[in-house]
Parts: sequence; C-alpha cells; structure tokens
Amino acid sequence: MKTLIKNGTVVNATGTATADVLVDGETIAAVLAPGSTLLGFDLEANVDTVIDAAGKYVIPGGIDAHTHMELPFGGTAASDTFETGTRAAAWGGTTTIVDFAVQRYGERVQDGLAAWHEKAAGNCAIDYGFHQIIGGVDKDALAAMDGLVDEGITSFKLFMAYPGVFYSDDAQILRAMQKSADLGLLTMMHAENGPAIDVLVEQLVAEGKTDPYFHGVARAWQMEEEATHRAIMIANLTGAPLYIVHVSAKQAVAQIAAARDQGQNVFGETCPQYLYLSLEDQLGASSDEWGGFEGAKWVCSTPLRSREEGHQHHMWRSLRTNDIQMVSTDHCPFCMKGQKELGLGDFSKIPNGIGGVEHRMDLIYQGVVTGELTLERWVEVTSTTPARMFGMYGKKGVIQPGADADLVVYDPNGHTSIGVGKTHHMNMDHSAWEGFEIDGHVDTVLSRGRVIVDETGYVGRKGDGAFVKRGLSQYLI
Ligand code: DUC
Ligand code: ZN
Ligand code: ZN
Repeated sequence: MKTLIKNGTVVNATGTATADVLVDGETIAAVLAPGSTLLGFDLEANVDTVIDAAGKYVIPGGIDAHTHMELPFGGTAASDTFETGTRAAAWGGTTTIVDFAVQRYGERVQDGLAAWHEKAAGNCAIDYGFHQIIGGVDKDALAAMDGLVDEGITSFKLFMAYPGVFYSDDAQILRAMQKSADLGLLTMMHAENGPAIDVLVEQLVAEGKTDPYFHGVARAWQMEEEATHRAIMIANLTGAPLYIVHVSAKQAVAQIAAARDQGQNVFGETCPQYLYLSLEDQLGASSDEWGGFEGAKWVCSTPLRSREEGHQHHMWRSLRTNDIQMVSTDHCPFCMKGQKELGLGDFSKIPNGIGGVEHRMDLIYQGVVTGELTLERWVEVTSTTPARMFGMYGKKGVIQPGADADLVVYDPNGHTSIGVGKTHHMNMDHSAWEGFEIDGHVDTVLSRGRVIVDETGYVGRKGDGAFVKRGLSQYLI
C-alpha cells in the first residue's frame, strides 16, 4: 500500500517546508519537493492513494505520554478502556500513547505489567507503550526493575502523594532512584506532599468545606513546590534522571528550571488543563456557593491553579523557554454519574482525573493561534520531545524517511467545537472542555501507513495499534 500526501506544509520540530510525503507500507519512504518524480516514476500515478494536503499542515502523529486507561482509582476505574480511549486519541490526531501499568504494594511488578498487556493487546486503535507505576517499593519490586528495560519499559513512576494507595516515602524514593541511576530508567514523579495534604483535607472536610473547589485549596502550590524540590534533591544525590509529571504550579517550574540551570537531568511535563483552566473557573462553575458540585469535572491532581496568581500564563511561558519540555494529558476520565458523584458531600471522595486525550493536539495548537508557541514548537512539545524523552524518536515524533508513517493532516482553517453534550469520542458523560471553540481541525490521521481517520470519521479497527518496545530516553548522557 503506497500513499502520497501531496502539497502539504510539512512541520517538524526543526522546521517547516512545502513537501510531498511518500508512504510505503508502514513507513515514510521519502519527503520530496512537491511534484517530484522518483527515478523517473510519476508518483501520483504509481501510488494507491493520494491525499491532497494543500493549505494544510502535515505533522508527525501526536504522542501522549501520560494516560490512564482503565485505571482502578478512587473506588472506581477510569471510564475509557484501551479501545475507547485510543479511538478517541486517534480522532484528535494522537497516534501513540504511553499508559501506566500498575504495581501496588504486595503485588509483583511483573504481574502488574502482564495485566496491562492483557488490557491493551488487541484492543488499541493506535500504538501504545507503558511506563511502570511502582506503588510498593520493596526488595522484590526493586529487583524486578532490573528486567524492565528488556521489556521495553524504560521509565517508572513514583508517587509522593496518595498515602495508602501509591505513596512512596523518602527512603523508598531514594532506593528506587538509585536503581534508576544504575539502569538508566527515567524516574517519573507525582510531586505533591501527600501526608501534609491529607491533614489539610481532613481539616477542610471537618469545617464543612466539602465542595470540589476545596480539592485545590487542600492541594496548595506549596505542597507541589516542596515535593518537587525534594524529588530533585534526592535525584541530585543519586544521579537519577527525573521527570516531573503534570506540573501545575509556577513555583514548581522554578524548581525544575533551577535544577536544569545547574546541569541536572530534570524534566517537566504540563497538561492542557494547567494552561487553560483555573481554580477561579471551578469557583464559578455554578451560582452555588463555592461553585457547587459542577466543579467535580475539574477535580484532578495536581489541581487547577489560581489564574489571579498567574500560573497559566507562566506555564505557557515555560513551554516557550523550555523550562517545561512537553505536554501530555494525564487522561484519567470519570463520568459524573456514578463516578465523580462518589464525592457528593465530600470532595476527597471525588475520583481524581480529567479526560483529554482527544483534545491535546487541538488545544496546544491554540497556542500557535494566539502567539504563545511557534508551529514547530507545537510539534516539538506534543510529539518530538515525547518521542525523544521516552525512547521512540526516529520511529516516532518526526517526518523523515524510515520513520513510522504516523501522520496527521491538520487544517488550520478548519474549526472544532467541543460543545455542550457529547461532541467528543471519549467514554465520558461530560467534558472538562465543554464550550471550547478550536481554530483548526484534524482532517486525516495515518497510523503506520493506514488511514484511520478521514473526512468520514474514524475508519480504523480495534487492534490496529501495536505495543511499542521503547529504548532509553534520548535526553540522557
Ligand atoms: N492524578 C489524577 O488527576 N488522576 C489520576 C492520578 C493522578 O495522579
Ligand atoms: Zn500523578
Ligand atoms: Zn497520571
């Protein structure tokens, strides 16, 4: 199967050019000047499919390196399966996800990983890899980490939050980071001071402050800054490469930037919700005092931050200056009905998470429209850097001969409405992004050479996606 995407504006992290992209089977065969022949062959006459991308961008497929399909959490489970979640991702121009396999205290790491393979295999619309959550750092878990690289799992996540669930104390973090330094595994950190937050939660609930808004009050920025600093210091001591997930506080960005300025291998990811949404939005979610329960749709951790304090503005700036290197979604959807509702009358029982895997490419493209990011930086923070960070670059994250033909034709003159009601494809009964009007539209999506989204909608099949065995992070020396 040969496909020619002709006359598009090809955008890589390194630059933009008008070019034709020739796809042969699952890979990109050539990137050529428009209308070129190849060894005398008229390309258009010799391919199976021609896609005219004149006036449109051709970009490497999005890579969302932080998703939680089917995650058991908060007394329920994330509502997207690998099937529904990866299909929604495809609709939005994301062609690879990296999800989190889970090991809990007392469980074997190998079993946790096997369970995630079982959930995903044969069900995904797009390619997928795994990070490993180590929720119980003990002797066996530390020993099991030795085998992860061979499995293509080159990053693992620890939590400084959620005592009694995924939490690691400083001693456990130290031991796991020593492994990380030895093996070249990237340590991913959920950096919030969980034990201190739990005291604040208890006090707020005892005072009758039970609305979703107080979730963000309890998870104060000081708790994020402190944990980020502590993680950086333990990483500094051990030599572990460190990646802070879902950074939302400008003070946490400052900690990351300072460590990077000192030459430490520390990286940071933010998410669309921390660029666009705020604590004030949650407060104004309805006319009820404190915004009422409507604000539950924005309960996630780290929480939304105050716009008055300027976190969102600072986060865009950090993306521009490379103090923050990439954008993932932390896609962790829960329906209002039957799931978020578990926290009616007590915000601490609202399952934490926002669904967004479908909207990341569009939402970050708005940064190009508003002048926050260049076109190339859009591609870099949503595709190229995730590929490099998580050992997939060359195959993913770039339009070049030999790369997987994961490609998106994006129409800058198109429009995408995230309306009230179900205009999205995630398995949720609401959207955190309701009311957002997007300048731009995902027209066509190819996953390893196959068109899976076209003008008629999703045309792929369950099971198209394959497991990606990842190499070590390409940012490590
Ligand atoms: N944060 C969320 O919002 N959901 C899942 C886990 C997490 O850390
Ligand atoms: Zn987290
Ligand atoms: Zn997460």
